[in-house]
Amino acid sequence: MKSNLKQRHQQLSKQNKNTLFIIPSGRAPQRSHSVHYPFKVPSDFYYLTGLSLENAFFVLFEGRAQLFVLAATEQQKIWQEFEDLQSQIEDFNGYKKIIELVEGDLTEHFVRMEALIQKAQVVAFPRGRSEVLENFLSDKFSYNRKNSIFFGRDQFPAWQDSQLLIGQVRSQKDDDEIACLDEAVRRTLAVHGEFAKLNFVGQTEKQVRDHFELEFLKRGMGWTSYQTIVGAGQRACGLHARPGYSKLKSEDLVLIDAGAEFESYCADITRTWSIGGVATEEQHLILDLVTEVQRQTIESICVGDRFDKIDSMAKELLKEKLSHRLGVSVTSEEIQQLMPHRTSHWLGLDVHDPCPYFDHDGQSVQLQKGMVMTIEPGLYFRPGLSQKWKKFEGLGVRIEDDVVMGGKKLLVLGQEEKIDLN
Ligand SMILES: [Mn+2]
Repeated sequence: MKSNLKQRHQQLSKQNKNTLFIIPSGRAPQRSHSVHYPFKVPSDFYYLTGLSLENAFFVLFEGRAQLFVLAATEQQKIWQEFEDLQSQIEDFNGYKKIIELVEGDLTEHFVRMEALIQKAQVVAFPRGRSEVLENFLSDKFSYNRKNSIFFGRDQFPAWQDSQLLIGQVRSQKDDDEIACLDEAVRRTLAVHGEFAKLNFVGQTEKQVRDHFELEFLKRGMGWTSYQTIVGAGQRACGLHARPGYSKLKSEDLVLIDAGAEFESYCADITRTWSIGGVATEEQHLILDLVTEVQRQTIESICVGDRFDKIDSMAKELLKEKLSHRLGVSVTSEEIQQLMPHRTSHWLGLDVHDPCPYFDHDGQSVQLQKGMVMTIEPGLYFRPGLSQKWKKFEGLGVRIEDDVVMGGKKLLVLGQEEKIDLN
């Protein structure tokens, strides 16, 4: 077994004593009739197994891991290629010992988990991923409760959301994870960089999206990290603009928020370009200002700072610079209207990695080495805001890069030099 997987299991159990984790991989949802959506393995299952399997259950108690995989039925063997599943397991050297291919109905095999449930104080699993598992557990819990009168048990396992517990372990990335993220960002940046050199005047937002997604595929990135965002002209003021049939005009800006995965790790990059290559004075001013704010925010955040400092710092800088450049006073409320989102979020196997933002005291989390996040200030002059912004109306600008906390400072991912956290 890969040594870092074993470490993850041990760390998770160490941080959650007496907790039984049952993590289903789930299966692809049905689209209609005989057609299913493509299967995407849930990130916490992948984090703990390194496998991309349907119909499997990862079980962990006190550092000991087990994996149940539902064997293919005869029908499935005829209609689908199950070789893929088998070869993944065989490739996985050490893991084979703890993998069990189970035949038929999984519920029969859950019986083996009962002894563990009896021992555990907490059962942690994700809601809504496996109906079979949830039915089994809720029967189990209510049976235990009912019979407590006879058996005198006064302590039953409590349910906890496994995503939160696993998210805690996932917050500091190891070297292998950083290398994957760095590569995902590098490849994603290459596609953004090339786009800037092409002429897309007259093409639709959907065509821009298709261009990006095809380029990602060509670079071995099979999944986008999220649905690609393309906003031409005024449509960039919609924070998550869905690509439509609006055409790119040379006098406009286009905002493209697009990233893809490398080895399941996500890049999340936004660039705002002048479509015709020559920005107006107003466009230039805002593009410049947001770029500068992003750079200065990255430079001023240090290890040990609290996560929420990123957002307050960026918004303070936006306020200062906007007041300075325009020679008018700008309030924090106005900045909030012009940028109605936060400056940062965690990044990893998920584009919004489910790691905690607050510690046990309710304070914003302190930034530590190996934590990975986005830095994405923006300004969006939606029509209908104050007269004060009239000359910027319809401009939407966001600049987003991905960073990792090093030994002292934030390091930008996907740059020329290899990432060295020290
Ligand atoms: Mn983002």
